[in-house]
Amino acid sequence: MSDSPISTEKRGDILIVTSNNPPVNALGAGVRVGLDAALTQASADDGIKAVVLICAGQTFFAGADITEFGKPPVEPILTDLIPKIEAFDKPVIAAIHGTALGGGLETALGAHYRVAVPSAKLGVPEVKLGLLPGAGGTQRLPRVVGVKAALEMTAKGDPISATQAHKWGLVDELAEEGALLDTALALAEKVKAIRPIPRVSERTISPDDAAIEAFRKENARKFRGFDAPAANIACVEAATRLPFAEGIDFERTEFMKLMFGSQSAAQRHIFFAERKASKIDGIASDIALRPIAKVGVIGAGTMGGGITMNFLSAGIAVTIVEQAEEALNRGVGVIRKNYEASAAKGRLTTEQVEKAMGLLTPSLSLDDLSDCDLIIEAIFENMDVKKEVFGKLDAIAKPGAILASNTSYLNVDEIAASTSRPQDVLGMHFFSPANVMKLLEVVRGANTADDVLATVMALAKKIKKVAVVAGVCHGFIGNRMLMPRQVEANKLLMEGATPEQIDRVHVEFGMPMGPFQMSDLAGVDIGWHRDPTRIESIRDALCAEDRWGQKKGAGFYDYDEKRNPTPSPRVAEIIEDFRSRSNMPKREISDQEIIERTLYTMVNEGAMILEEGMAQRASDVDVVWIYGYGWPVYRGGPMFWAGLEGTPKIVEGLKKHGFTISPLLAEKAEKNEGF
Ligand code: T1G
Repeated sequence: MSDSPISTEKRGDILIVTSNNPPVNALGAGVRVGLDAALTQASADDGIKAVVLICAGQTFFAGADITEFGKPPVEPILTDLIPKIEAFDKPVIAAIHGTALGGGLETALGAHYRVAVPSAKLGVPEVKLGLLPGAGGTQRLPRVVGVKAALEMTAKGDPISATQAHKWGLVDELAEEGALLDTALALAEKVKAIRPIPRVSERTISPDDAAIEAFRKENARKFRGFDAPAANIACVEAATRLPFAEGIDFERTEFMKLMFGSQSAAQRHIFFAERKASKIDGIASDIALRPIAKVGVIGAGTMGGGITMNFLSAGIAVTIVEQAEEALNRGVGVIRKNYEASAAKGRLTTEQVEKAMGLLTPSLSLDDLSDCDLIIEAIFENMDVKKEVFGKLDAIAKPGAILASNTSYLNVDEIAASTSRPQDVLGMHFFSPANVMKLLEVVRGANTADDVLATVMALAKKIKKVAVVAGVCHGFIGNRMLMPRQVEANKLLMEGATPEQIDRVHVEFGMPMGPFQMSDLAGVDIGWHRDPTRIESIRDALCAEDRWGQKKGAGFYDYDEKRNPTPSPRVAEIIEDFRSRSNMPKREISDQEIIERTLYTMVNEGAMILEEGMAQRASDVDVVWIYGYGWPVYRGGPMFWAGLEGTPKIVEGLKKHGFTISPLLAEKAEKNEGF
């Protein structure tokens, strides 16, 4: 067992079984074989009275090895190994630090006792991979924490703290940080002779149909479109109705259905895509990064304030600059209000609010940014103004400072050219609200230095963003793909579709909202020429009538005081009027045509972005749409979905409407391949 990730050490009559399978002790084949051998060793040695299962490195078992899914299984599989641990005739104590997740928690539930340090997290996040805990978790967990808690943990997948787990009896003892092994050994000493050995599967469980029904109802909207949550709930329900062994069979059946379904394939794709996005092709992963201890933000508006909160929340000092006192005070006030709102919801303590606010320095002078390591400009979208600001920054900022623009579509190279240090300039495109949205498009300029790019990509992790490298082109990745969708959506209105129909197709597809609901939320007047007498589009006509969207109570929809949308007879009139004035014949538009012209065009644009090298890989495009635009994760993002939908079908659909096909997409269709 020399190169096995599993090692054993006999301490008195206790066998310590240690897993060392970096980075997260995934329960891959080597680990399972090693654990099985350790059990055999413990069984064969009468001198061993108990076993302690512990992991080296950052964490306890973080689940089954997801990279093994879909490959031929190597014995023993988890569903054989865990019952073997549970049936073992000597007590097995699981010692948990870091995270006990998925198959890791199921392994701990197969053990007879569980010890954890308070900083540990325990959970079954399989539902986030479109799966369920398929190694007995849905049958053992409710027997320990009860039906309600098991529903929360399985169907939502969020981990709980070890302290909470202790309260719920999932953890028998909490160990001091750093004293995990000693505590586990002491417990082993205490229980080694206790018989019968407590086995979770032998516990009884009290049915709670009312709780299951209530949970289904409460979360119906949240789980809309997903297959896995319902399967998790059904398994917990089965645990309350079936004997353990039958419950396990039911769980297995449900698990296999999900495992071979497209949703889990999509969600597993995004699991790895999110992690791959942080890797920059052509730059060594150990490149020296520039230290970022102090950040400057120019502009205290909605974006500037949200961007600032990301750094304050990560413990990084920020100097925020505005031109006018009133705007500065308003911006700082909004930041404090947002933090206090989080504290009111119990997400932050008052100390944490004051600590974050304590790191903020308001200023009315760009000169106060002279000692910043990174300066992010978040002022309104005007190239001349941005070039003027960057020109000033060039004189103020210290050598080696990184200069970033939060522009959402302007040419970063042109902005960089207004300085003498274009190698220190790049784009950091945050999404609104910037303190909430996880996506960050990091725009690599033609001259951006490798260490500048690598520094910002690493910093993104610190501020809990999912960062994706984008090239300099109009709208970068996300907005560039959004444009053909919006253009086609507006054309379809003229040809006979309604805002409600187009939005319904997108919502049924799984988007949080359709193009027109999104336009009303963002503001129909964004980018409007502000001349109410100039009516050249439906959007102009709406804006001229003050229908600027939700903020005005009217846009493509009418809104009640709770901002619930209803189809607008006035908008139907405006569209009808526009159609007749442009002699556009009205015709029946099918839902499929809407998909072809608003979603297939996005895939086509995504392929062009890849061809031009404006994105490193197709999975990055998927990550942008999942984390920036609410694309349903169970469809894996536009490029992954193209594989599910079928690239030949997409090309055929695009050709039908006369679109120019990206050569890369045509090639994929030729080979009937995905991206
Ligand atoms: N399998 C394989 N690789 C994994 C992995 C796993 N379970 N978890 C992480 N990795 C890789 C990851 O791709 C990355 O690789 C590296 O480890 C570090 O991860 C039967 C079916 C544990 C909280 O869903 O949530 O058990 O990019 O960057 O931020 O019921 O990883 O370096 O090449 O995320 O410190 C259930 C998944 C599996 C947990 C650590 N378990 N992992 O976060 O590091 S399904 C999960 C995480 C299951 C059973 C079922 C996180 C983490 P690379 P990282 P991190």
